[in-house]
Amino acid sequence: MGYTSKLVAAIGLLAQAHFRLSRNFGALHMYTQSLDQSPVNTNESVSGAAVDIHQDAHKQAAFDRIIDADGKIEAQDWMPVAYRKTLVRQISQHAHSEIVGMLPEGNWISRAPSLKRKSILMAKVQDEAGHGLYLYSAAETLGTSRDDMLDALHTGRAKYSSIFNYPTLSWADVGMVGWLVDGAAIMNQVPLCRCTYGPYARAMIRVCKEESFHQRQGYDALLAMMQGSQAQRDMVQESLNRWWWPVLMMFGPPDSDSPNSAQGMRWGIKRISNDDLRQKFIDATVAQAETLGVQLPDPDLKWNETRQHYDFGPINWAEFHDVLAGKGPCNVERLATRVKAHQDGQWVREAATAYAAKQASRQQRLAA
Ligand code: BYC
Repeated sequence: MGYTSKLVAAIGLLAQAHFRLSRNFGALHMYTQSLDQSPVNTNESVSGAAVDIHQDAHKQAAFDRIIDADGKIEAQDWMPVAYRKTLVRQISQHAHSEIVGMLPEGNWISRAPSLKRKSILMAKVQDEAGHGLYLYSAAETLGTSRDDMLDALHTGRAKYSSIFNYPTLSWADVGMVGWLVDGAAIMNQVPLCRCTYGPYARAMIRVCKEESFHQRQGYDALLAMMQGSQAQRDMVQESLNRWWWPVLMMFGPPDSDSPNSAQGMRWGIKRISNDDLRQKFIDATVAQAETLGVQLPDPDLKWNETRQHYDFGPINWAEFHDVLAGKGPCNVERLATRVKAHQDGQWVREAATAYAAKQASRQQRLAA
Protein backbone atom coordinates (compact mmCIF):
# COMPACT_ATOMS: atom_id res chain seq x y z
CA MET A 1 0.00 0.00 0.00
CA GLY A 2 1.51 3.36 -1.05
CA TYR A 3 1.80 6.31 1.34
CA THR A 4 -1.07 8.13 -0.35
CA SER A 5 -3.40 5.15 -0.19
CA LYS A 6 -2.46 4.72 3.47
CA LEU A 7 -3.37 8.33 4.10
CA VAL A 8 -6.66 7.98 2.26
CA ALA A 9 -7.41 4.84 4.28
CA ALA A 10 -6.46 6.65 7.50
CA ILE A 11 -8.81 9.49 6.62
CA GLY A 12 -11.57 6.95 6.10
CA LEU A 13 -10.84 5.36 9.47
CA LEU A 14 -10.80 8.73 11.22
CA ALA A 15 -14.15 9.59 9.73
CA GLN A 16 -15.57 6.22 10.79
CA ALA A 17 -14.34 6.64 14.34
CA HIS A 18 -15.68 10.16 14.46
CA PHE A 19 -19.14 9.04 13.28
CA ARG A 20 -19.29 5.98 15.49
CA LEU A 21 -18.19 7.79 18.63
CA SER A 22 -20.83 10.44 18.21
CA ARG A 23 -23.42 7.70 17.77
CA ASN A 24 -22.35 5.81 20.82
CA PHE A 25 -22.87 8.83 23.00
CA GLY A 26 -26.11 9.38 21.17
CA ALA A 27 -28.22 8.74 24.27
CA LEU A 28 -27.09 12.14 25.46
CA HIS A 29 -27.57 13.77 22.09
CA MET A 30 -30.75 15.41 20.84
CA TYR A 31 -30.00 14.42 17.25
CA THR A 32 -30.73 10.75 17.82
CA GLN A 33 -33.89 11.13 19.87
CA SER A 34 -36.23 10.81 16.93
CA LEU A 35 -34.86 7.34 16.13
CA ASP A 36 -36.76 6.27 19.24
CA GLN A 37 -40.01 7.95 18.39
CA SER A 38 -43.18 5.94 17.87
CA PRO A 39 -44.23 5.06 14.31
CA VAL A 40 -47.39 7.16 14.71
CA ASN A 41 -45.22 10.25 14.89
CA THR A 42 -43.50 9.33 11.62
CA ASN A 43 -46.82 9.83 9.81
CA GLU A 44 -46.79 6.30 8.40
CA SER A 45 -50.21 4.66 8.13
CA VAL A 46 -50.89 2.40 11.06
CA SER A 47 -50.89 -1.13 9.65
CA GLY A 48 -54.34 -2.56 9.13
CA ALA A 49 -56.07 0.19 11.09
CA ALA A 50 -58.11 2.97 9.58
CA VAL A 51 -56.13 6.18 9.51
CA ASP A 52 -57.76 8.99 11.38
CA ILE A 53 -58.31 11.25 8.38
CA HIS A 54 -59.68 14.08 10.45
CA GLN A 55 -56.65 14.10 12.72
CA ASP A 56 -54.24 13.94 9.77
CA ALA A 57 -55.97 16.88 8.10
CA HIS A 58 -55.62 18.80 11.34
CA LYS A 59 -51.90 18.00 11.56
CA GLN A 60 -51.41 18.83 7.89
CA ALA A 61 -53.05 22.21 8.45
CA ALA A 62 -50.75 22.93 11.41
CA PHE A 63 -47.73 21.93 9.30
CA ASP A 64 -48.89 24.16 6.42
CA ARG A 65 -49.31 27.09 8.79
CA ILE A 66 -45.69 26.75 9.96
CA ILE A 67 -44.43 26.51 6.38
CA ASP A 68 -46.55 29.49 5.26
CA ALA A 69 -45.28 31.56 8.19
CA ASP A 70 -41.71 30.60 7.24
CA GLY A 71 -41.25 28.90 10.62
CA LYS A 72 -39.23 25.83 11.52
CA ILE A 73 -40.27 22.19 11.60
CA GLU A 74 -38.46 20.28 14.33
CA ALA A 75 -37.66 16.57 14.61
CA GLN A 76 -40.56 15.75 16.95
CA ASP A 77 -43.14 17.69 14.91
CA TRP A 78 -45.64 15.98 12.64
CA MET A 79 -44.65 16.23 8.98
CA PRO A 80 -46.00 14.75 5.71
CA VAL A 81 -44.33 11.52 4.59
CA ALA A 82 -43.12 13.17 1.38
CA TYR A 83 -41.49 16.09 3.26
CA ARG A 84 -39.62 13.63 5.48
CA LYS A 85 -38.59 11.52 2.48
CA THR A 86 -37.34 14.53 0.53
CA LEU A 87 -35.28 15.71 3.48
CA VAL A 88 -33.74 12.28 4.06
CA ARG A 89 -32.86 12.10 0.34
CA GLN A 90 -31.31 15.56 0.19
CA ILE A 91 -29.56 15.60 3.58
CA SER A 92 -28.12 12.10 3.21
CA GLN A 93 -26.91 12.86 -0.33
CA HIS A 94 -25.37 16.02 1.02
CA ALA A 95 -23.64 14.04 3.81
CA HIS A 96 -22.37 11.48 1.28
CA SER A 97 -20.97 14.35 -0.83
CA GLU A 98 -19.01 15.61 2.14
CA ILE A 99 -17.32 12.31 2.89
CA VAL A 100 -16.73 11.31 -0.74
CA GLY A 101 -15.51 14.89 -1.22
CA MET A 102 -12.64 14.09 1.17
CA LEU A 103 -11.13 11.70 -1.36
CA PRO A 104 -10.00 13.96 -4.26
CA GLU A 105 -8.25 16.33 -1.84
CA GLY A 106 -7.03 13.67 0.60
CA ASN A 107 -5.18 12.29 -2.39
CA TRP A 108 -2.89 15.38 -2.29
CA ILE A 109 -2.05 15.59 1.44
CA SER A 110 1.21 13.69 0.99
CA ARG A 111 2.15 15.81 -2.03
CA ALA A 112 1.32 19.32 -0.80
CA PRO A 113 4.17 21.67 -1.76
CA SER A 114 4.93 22.97 1.76
CA LEU A 115 4.28 22.18 5.41
CA LYS A 116 1.89 25.13 5.60
CA ARG A 117 -0.19 23.91 2.64
CA LYS A 118 -0.15 20.35 4.00
CA SER A 119 -1.46 21.49 7.41
CA ILE A 120 -4.18 23.58 5.79
CA LEU A 121 -5.24 20.72 3.54
CA MET A 122 -5.35 18.21 6.41
CA ALA A 123 -7.52 20.61 8.42
CA LYS A 124 -9.83 21.15 5.46
CA VAL A 125 -10.25 17.43 4.78
CA GLN A 126 -11.02 16.88 8.48
CA ASP A 127 -13.60 19.67 8.29
CA GLU A 128 -15.34 17.78 5.49
CA ALA A 129 -15.59 14.71 7.75
CA GLY A 130 -17.13 16.97 10.36
CA HIS A 131 -19.67 18.29 7.84
CA GLY A 132 -20.60 14.69 7.04
CA LEU A 133 -21.06 14.12 10.77
CA TYR A 134 -23.42 17.07 11.28
CA LEU A 135 -25.42 16.13 8.20
CA TYR A 136 -25.76 12.42 9.02
CA SER A 137 -26.85 13.50 12.50
CA ALA A 138 -29.42 15.89 11.03
CA ALA A 139 -30.74 13.11 8.76
CA GLU A 140 -30.94 10.72 11.72
CA THR A 141 -33.42 13.05 13.41
CA LEU A 142 -35.82 12.05 10.64
CA GLY A 143 -35.75 8.45 11.82
CA THR A 144 -33.26 6.96 9.35
CA SER A 145 -30.21 5.21 10.75
CA ARG A 146 -26.70 6.07 9.67
CA ASP A 147 -26.08 2.42 8.78
CA ASP A 148 -28.98 2.54 6.31
CA MET A 149 -27.73 5.76 4.76
CA LEU A 150 -24.19 4.45 4.39
CA ASP A 151 -25.50 1.22 2.95
CA ALA A 152 -27.43 3.21 0.34
CA LEU A 153 -24.22 5.04 -0.59
CA HIS A 154 -22.10 1.91 -0.74
CA THR A 155 -24.57 -0.03 -2.86
CA GLY A 156 -25.04 2.85 -5.30
CA ARG A 157 -28.68 3.52 -4.30
CA ALA A 158 -27.88 7.03 -3.07
CA LYS A 159 -26.25 9.82 -5.01
CA TYR A 160 -23.43 12.14 -4.03
CA SER A 161 -22.35 15.33 -5.79
CA SER A 162 -21.36 14.76 -9.42
CA ILE A 163 -18.27 16.95 -8.96
CA PHE A 164 -16.41 14.36 -6.91
CA ASN A 165 -16.30 11.98 -9.86
CA TYR A 166 -13.65 14.14 -11.49
CA PRO A 167 -9.92 13.57 -10.81
CA THR A 168 -7.48 15.93 -9.07
CA LEU A 169 -4.54 15.65 -11.46
CA SER A 170 -2.35 18.56 -10.34
CA TRP A 171 -1.71 20.69 -7.24
CA ALA A 172 -3.64 23.49 -8.96
CA ASP A 173 -6.70 21.20 -8.80
CA VAL A 174 -6.58 21.37 -5.00
CA GLY A 175 -6.74 25.17 -5.14
CA MET A 176 -9.44 24.95 -7.81
CA VAL A 177 -11.58 22.66 -5.61
CA GLY A 178 -11.32 25.24 -2.82
CA TRP A 179 -12.05 28.25 -5.01
CA LEU A 180 -14.75 26.83 -7.26
CA VAL A 181 -16.18 23.68 -5.68
CA ASP A 182 -16.36 25.15 -2.18
CA GLY A 183 -17.44 28.45 -3.76
CA ALA A 184 -20.34 26.74 -5.53
CA ALA A 185 -21.13 24.82 -2.36
CA ILE A 186 -21.40 28.06 -0.35
CA MET A 187 -23.64 29.63 -2.99
CA ASN A 188 -25.95 26.60 -2.77
CA GLN A 189 -25.72 26.17 1.00
CA VAL A 190 -26.19 29.69 2.37
CA PRO A 191 -29.91 29.61 1.43
CA LEU A 192 -30.13 26.19 3.13
CA CYS A 193 -29.37 27.93 6.46
CA ARG A 194 -32.95 29.27 6.13
CA CYS A 195 -34.43 25.87 5.26
CA THR A 196 -37.65 25.02 7.12
CA TYR A 197 -36.25 21.87 8.72
CA GLY A 198 -34.54 23.11 11.91
CA PRO A 199 -31.77 20.52 12.37
CA TYR A 200 -30.66 20.86 8.70
CA ALA A 201 -30.76 24.66 8.80
CA ARG A 202 -28.70 24.78 12.01
CA ALA A 203 -26.12 22.30 10.70
CA MET A 204 -25.70 24.42 7.58
CA ILE A 205 -24.74 27.55 9.56
CA ARG A 206 -21.51 26.05 10.80
CA VAL A 207 -20.85 24.24 7.51
CA CYS A 208 -21.11 27.54 5.62
CA LYS A 209 -18.68 29.30 7.96
CA GLU A 210 -16.12 26.56 7.40
CA GLU A 211 -16.75 26.44 3.64
CA SER A 212 -16.01 30.17 3.45
CA PHE A 213 -12.59 29.53 4.92
CA HIS A 214 -12.10 26.63 2.50
CA GLN A 215 -12.93 28.80 -0.46
CA ARG A 216 -10.50 31.51 0.62
CA GLN A 217 -7.65 29.06 1.17
CA GLY A 218 -8.19 27.66 -2.34
CA TYR A 219 -8.16 31.14 -3.84
CA ASP A 220 -5.05 32.00 -1.81
CA ALA A 221 -3.24 28.87 -3.07
CA LEU A 222 -4.09 29.80 -6.67
CA LEU A 223 -3.02 33.44 -6.16
CA ALA A 224 0.36 32.20 -4.94
CA MET A 225 0.73 30.04 -8.06
CA MET A 226 -0.32 32.89 -10.36
CA GLN A 227 2.46 35.01 -8.86
CA GLY A 228 4.96 32.22 -9.55
CA SER A 229 6.44 30.85 -12.78
CA GLN A 230 4.79 30.62 -16.21
CA ALA A 231 4.56 26.83 -15.71
CA GLN A 232 2.56 27.42 -12.51
CA ARG A 233 0.24 29.90 -14.24
CA ASP A 234 -0.29 27.41 -17.06
CA MET A 235 -1.10 24.72 -14.52
CA VAL A 236 -3.79 26.93 -12.96
CA GLN A 237 -5.35 27.75 -16.34
CA GLU A 238 -5.30 24.09 -17.43
CA SER A 239 -6.99 23.12 -14.18
CA LEU A 240 -9.66 25.81 -14.57
CA ASN A 241 -10.37 24.59 -18.11
CA ARG A 242 -11.19 21.11 -16.74
CA TRP A 243 -13.20 22.17 -13.65
CA TRP A 244 -15.30 25.11 -14.86
CA TRP A 245 -18.11 23.23 -16.60
CA PRO A 246 -18.44 20.36 -14.07
CA VAL A 247 -18.65 23.00 -11.30
CA LEU A 248 -21.58 24.68 -13.07
CA MET A 249 -23.30 21.27 -13.12
CA MET A 250 -23.09 21.07 -9.31
CA PHE A 251 -26.18 23.28 -9.05
CA GLY A 252 -28.26 20.53 -10.63
CA PRO A 253 -30.24 20.30 -13.88
CA PRO A 254 -31.95 23.34 -15.40
CA ASP A 255 -35.14 24.35 -13.56
CA SER A 256 -37.19 23.12 -16.52
CA ASP A 257 -35.70 19.64 -16.01
CA SER A 258 -35.61 19.53 -12.19
CA PRO A 259 -38.32 17.18 -10.91
CA ASN A 260 -37.82 17.99 -7.22
CA SER A 261 -37.55 21.78 -7.38
CA ALA A 262 -41.17 22.96 -7.32
CA GLN A 263 -42.12 20.96 -4.23
CA GLY A 264 -38.77 21.68 -2.54
CA MET A 265 -39.41 25.41 -2.99
CA ARG A 266 -43.00 25.12 -1.77
CA TRP A 267 -41.78 23.47 1.43
CA GLY A 268 -39.04 26.06 1.93
CA ILE A 269 -36.31 23.41 1.71
CA LYS A 270 -34.95 25.03 -1.43
CA ARG A 271 -35.01 28.83 -1.39
CA ILE A 272 -33.38 29.68 -4.70
CA SER A 273 -33.71 27.64 -7.89
CA ASN A 274 -30.88 25.67 -9.54
CA ASP A 275 -30.63 28.12 -12.46
CA ASP A 276 -30.73 31.23 -10.28
CA LEU A 277 -27.98 29.91 -8.03
CA ARG A 278 -25.87 28.96 -11.05
CA GLN A 279 -26.30 32.51 -12.42
CA LYS A 280 -25.39 34.09 -9.07
CA PHE A 281 -22.28 31.93 -8.94
CA ILE A 282 -21.17 32.89 -12.45
CA ASP A 283 -21.81 36.58 -11.80
CA ALA A 284 -19.70 36.46 -8.62
CA THR A 285 -16.88 34.39 -10.12
CA VAL A 286 -16.07 36.50 -13.19
CA ALA A 287 -14.48 39.31 -11.14
CA GLN A 288 -12.56 36.78 -9.03
CA ALA A 289 -11.15 35.20 -12.19
CA GLU A 290 -10.06 38.62 -13.46
CA THR A 291 -8.23 39.37 -10.21
CA LEU A 292 -6.58 35.99 -10.37
CA GLY A 293 -5.54 36.58 -13.98
CA VAL A 294 -7.19 33.51 -15.50
CA GLN A 295 -9.59 33.11 -18.41
CA LEU A 296 -12.91 31.36 -17.79
CA PRO A 297 -13.14 28.78 -20.61
CA ASP A 298 -16.38 30.02 -22.15
CA PRO A 299 -16.30 32.08 -25.38
CA ASP A 300 -19.98 33.02 -24.88
CA LEU A 301 -19.43 34.54 -21.45
CA LYS A 302 -20.32 38.23 -21.63
CA TRP A 303 -22.14 40.86 -19.59
CA ASN A 304 -25.77 41.39 -20.60
CA GLU A 305 -26.75 44.96 -19.78
CA THR A 306 -30.48 44.25 -20.14
CA ARG A 307 -30.47 41.22 -17.83
CA GLN A 308 -27.81 42.69 -15.52
CA HIS A 309 -26.20 39.25 -15.53
CA TYR A 310 -23.51 37.42 -17.46
CA ASP A 311 -24.69 35.34 -20.40
CA PHE A 312 -22.91 32.01 -20.70
CA GLY A 313 -22.55 29.13 -23.14
CA PRO A 314 -24.47 25.82 -23.22
CA ILE A 315 -23.77 23.26 -20.50
CA ASN A 316 -23.21 19.67 -21.61
CA TRP A 317 -26.10 18.03 -19.72
CA ALA A 318 -25.42 14.68 -21.39
CA GLU A 319 -22.10 14.59 -19.51
CA PHE A 320 -23.92 15.42 -16.24
CA HIS A 321 -26.40 12.57 -16.73
CA ASP A 322 -23.56 10.18 -17.61
CA VAL A 323 -21.79 11.05 -14.35
CA LEU A 324 -25.05 10.53 -12.41
CA ALA A 325 -25.44 7.16 -14.12
CA GLY A 326 -22.04 6.08 -12.78
CA LYS A 327 -20.10 6.73 -15.98
CA GLY A 328 -17.97 9.68 -14.84
CA PRO A 329 -14.15 9.53 -14.88
CA CYS A 330 -13.84 8.44 -11.22
CA ASN A 331 -17.22 6.96 -10.15
CA VAL A 332 -15.94 3.40 -9.84
CA GLU A 333 -12.74 4.40 -8.04
CA ARG A 334 -14.51 6.73 -5.58
CA LEU A 335 -17.11 4.16 -4.57
CA ALA A 336 -14.53 1.37 -4.25
CA THR A 337 -12.29 3.57 -2.04
CA ARG A 338 -15.25 4.52 0.16
CA VAL A 339 -16.41 0.91 0.54
CA LYS A 340 -12.88 -0.23 1.37
CA ALA A 341 -12.46 2.57 3.97
CA HIS A 342 -15.75 1.46 5.54
CA GLN A 343 -14.66 -2.18 5.65
CA ASP A 344 -11.22 -1.28 7.00
CA GLY A 345 -12.92 0.79 9.69
CA GLN A 346 -14.90 -2.16 11.06
CA TRP A 347 -12.45 -2.72 13.94
CA VAL A 348 -12.55 0.99 14.81
CA ARG A 349 -16.34 0.90 15.05
CA GLU A 350 -16.20 -2.24 17.18
CA ALA A 351 -13.55 -0.74 19.48
CA ALA A 352 -15.50 2.52 19.84
CA THR A 353 -18.71 0.61 20.61
CA ALA A 354 -16.95 -1.52 23.24
CA TYR A 355 -15.39 1.60 24.77
CA ALA A 356 -18.73 3.41 24.93
CA ALA A 357 -20.39 0.38 26.55
CA LYS A 358 -17.59 0.25 29.14
CA GLN A 359 -17.96 3.97 29.88
CA ALA A 360 -21.74 3.64 30.21
CA SER A 361 -21.51 0.71 32.64
CA ARG A 362 -18.86 2.58 34.67
CA GLN A 363 -21.16 5.59 34.90
CA GLN A 364 -24.04 3.35 35.95
CA ARG A 365 -21.89 1.80 38.68
CA LEU A 366 -20.85 5.25 39.93
CA ALA A 367 -24.45 6.48 39.93
CA ALA A 368 -25.68 3.40 41.86
N1 BYC B 1 -24.78 15.73 -8.35
O1 BYC B 1 -34.69 17.83 -9.12
P1 BYC B 1 -33.27 18.17 -8.83
C1 BYC B 1 -19.59 20.08 -1.07
C2 BYC B 1 -29.80 14.92 -8.75
S1 BYC B 1 -20.78 18.94 -1.06
C3 BYC B 1 -25.47 14.58 -8.18
O2 BYC B 1 -32.81 19.55 -9.16
P2 BYC B 1 -32.94 18.68 -6.01
C4 BYC B 1 -18.21 19.83 -0.74
C5 BYC B 1 -30.81 15.13 -7.65
O3 BYC B 1 -30.37 14.56 -6.44
C6 BYC B 1 -21.92 19.50 -2.30
N2 BYC B 1 -26.82 14.52 -8.29
O4 BYC B 1 -32.95 17.78 -7.32
C7 BYC B 1 -17.84 18.66 -0.04
C8 BYC B 1 -32.02 14.44 -8.25
O5 BYC B 1 -31.90 13.04 -8.15
P3 BYC B 1 -32.79 12.16 -7.10
C9 BYC B 1 -23.22 18.83 -2.14
C10 BYC B 1 -27.47 15.67 -8.56
O6 BYC B 1 -32.67 17.80 -4.85
C11 BYC B 1 -16.48 18.40 0.17
C12 BYC B 1 -31.89 14.74 -9.73
O7 BYC B 1 -30.52 15.05 -9.97
N3 BYC B 1 -24.24 19.80 -1.85
O8 BYC B 1 -19.96 21.08 -1.48
O9 BYC B 1 -34.17 19.54 -5.96
C13 BYC B 1 -15.52 19.29 -0.29
C14 BYC B 1 -32.75 15.90 -10.17
O10 BYC B 1 -32.31 17.14 -9.58
C15 BYC B 1 -26.81 16.88 -8.72
C16 BYC B 1 -25.49 19.43 -1.58
O11 BYC B 1 -25.80 18.27 -1.56
C17 BYC B 1 -25.41 16.88 -8.61
N4 BYC B 1 -24.67 18.00 -8.76
O12 BYC B 1 -31.71 19.66 -6.24
C18 BYC B 1 -15.90 20.44 -0.95
C19 BYC B 1 -26.45 20.56 -1.25
N5 BYC B 1 -27.73 17.83 -8.99
O13 BYC B 1 -32.26 12.49 -5.72
C20 BYC B 1 -17.25 20.70 -1.18
C21 BYC B 1 -27.81 20.07 -0.90
C22 BYC B 1 -28.92 17.24 -9.00
O14 BYC B 1 -34.22 12.62 -7.27
N6 BYC B 1 -28.53 19.61 -2.04
N7 BYC B 1 -28.76 15.93 -8.75
O15 BYC B 1 -32.54 10.74 -7.49
C23 BYC B 1 -29.23 20.44 -2.87
O16 BYC B 1 -29.22 21.65 -2.72
C24 BYC B 1 -30.07 19.82 -3.94
O17 BYC B 1 -30.28 18.47 -3.61
C25 BYC B 1 -29.47 19.92 -5.37
C26 BYC B 1 -30.38 19.17 -6.34
C27 BYC B 1 -29.39 21.38 -5.79
C28 BYC B 1 -28.07 19.29 -5.42
